[in-house]
Amino acid sequence: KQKFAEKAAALFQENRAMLKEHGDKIIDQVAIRQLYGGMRGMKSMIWETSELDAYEGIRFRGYSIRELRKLLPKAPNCKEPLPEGLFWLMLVGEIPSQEEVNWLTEEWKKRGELPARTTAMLDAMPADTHPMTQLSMGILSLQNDSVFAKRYEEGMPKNEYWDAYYEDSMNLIAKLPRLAAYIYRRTFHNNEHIAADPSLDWGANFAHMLGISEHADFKSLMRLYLTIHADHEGGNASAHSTHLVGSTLSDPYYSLSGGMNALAGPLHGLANQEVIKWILEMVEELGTDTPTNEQITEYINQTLEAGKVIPGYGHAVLRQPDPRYIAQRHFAEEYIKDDAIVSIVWKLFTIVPPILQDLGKVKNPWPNVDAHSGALLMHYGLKEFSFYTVLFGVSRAMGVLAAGVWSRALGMPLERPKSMTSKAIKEFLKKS
Ligand code: AMX
Repeated sequence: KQKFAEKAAALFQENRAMLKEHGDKIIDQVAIRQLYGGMRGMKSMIWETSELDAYEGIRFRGYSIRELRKLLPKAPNCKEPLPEGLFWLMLVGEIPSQEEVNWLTEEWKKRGELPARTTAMLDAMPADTHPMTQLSMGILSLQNDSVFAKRYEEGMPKNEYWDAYYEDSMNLIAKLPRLAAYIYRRTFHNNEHIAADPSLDWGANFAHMLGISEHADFKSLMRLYLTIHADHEGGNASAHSTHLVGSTLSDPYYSLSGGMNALAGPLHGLANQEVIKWILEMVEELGTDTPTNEQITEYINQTLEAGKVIPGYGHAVLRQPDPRYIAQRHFAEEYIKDDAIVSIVWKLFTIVPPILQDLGKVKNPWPNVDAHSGALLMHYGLKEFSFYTVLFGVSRAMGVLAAGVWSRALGMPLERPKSMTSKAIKEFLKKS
């Protein structure tokens, strides 16, 4: 917190000076196409924690996923990074030492307990409530304890917003694995829960509380999964929703719940459940888990002819295979290369892109993060795919909340872009 405070105070001053001198410089132009096209490519917000390049993929504070798998501190006997280290990097802007990451692990353990009202609320919900609905409501149920909301009511001055936002974010991230594991166990395992193991780090403890596999490799997978899904710059729907809600000075609970509602859409985070559902339906329809390339091609064409998208393929920004896909592929190559569903995922990598390319309209025919994740989870026994987006959400919380602390520290104002009517566009065209 101290390190963050120093860096944030310095950047706040730098930005003020920079805005005074250069605030009127034009950084982008907006085409009518972008107003109708989901604002693709429009530079319109500040996001400090990560930046996405269409060809290189995501970089967190300048580091690629490949670099971070080497550089971030690790748990004993694990090759994958501790997600706690990525949170530190996003917040503080420096690769943490092992000691610093251990501190964060311990801090989240202290803050991890769920209040009884949250579990009581979840227990009162029908068991067939989608896990993402449960996650979003579970997060909101924690809002009673918001430090930000309480201090705001008490008259907190602006220069302390970040401090309260930090405390809430730390508490919320610490609780998310327990909340998510509770949702999983109540929905799919007779409401039988597994107590947290205080000897484990954040990601491994989550794996343990899910209770699917005590295999060390599954814990490694969780650490990797929770690291690579954390942030994808600010414009993606879950990040942008969290940012927008937070800009009204709603606290982190309201903001993250809003972000999770955006993540729950099939064009965004829900794609990870859609991918595995689509593959399992193919296996069932064909009656084999070793389909030929011809059979897969036929199945893809059927999906497209039915007017549906191929889940896990395409991206609003990326124009290359997603490095998050590649990281998961490397994991699979090392640990589970003989898995039948993994083999299908790899076959799709060669078959889907040329088909999408031939459609002539798809800007990125390559796989995104969601094309691979389900196959890995299935292998270790996490087969209930309606839960997959919750895993994505637990990870995404780290990025969007770290960014939220920065937004409050930098004094970001209420977000309020200008909208236009189609009539106004026509009038503009008449004049131009
Ligand atoms: N299968 C079929 N058609 C696709 C396609 C796919 N995977 N990806 C894009 N297209 C289509 C679009 O639907 C659009 O068709 P239209 O003009 O008839 O409406 C056309 O190609 C142009 O789209 P685009 O500019 O290439 O993509 P976009 O920026 O509008 O959308 C995305 C990006 C991700 C929503 C889209 O590629 C898609 O629907 N992919 C499948 C769902 C998916 O995997 N989502 C997860 C993304 C990653 C994440 O957020 N977790």
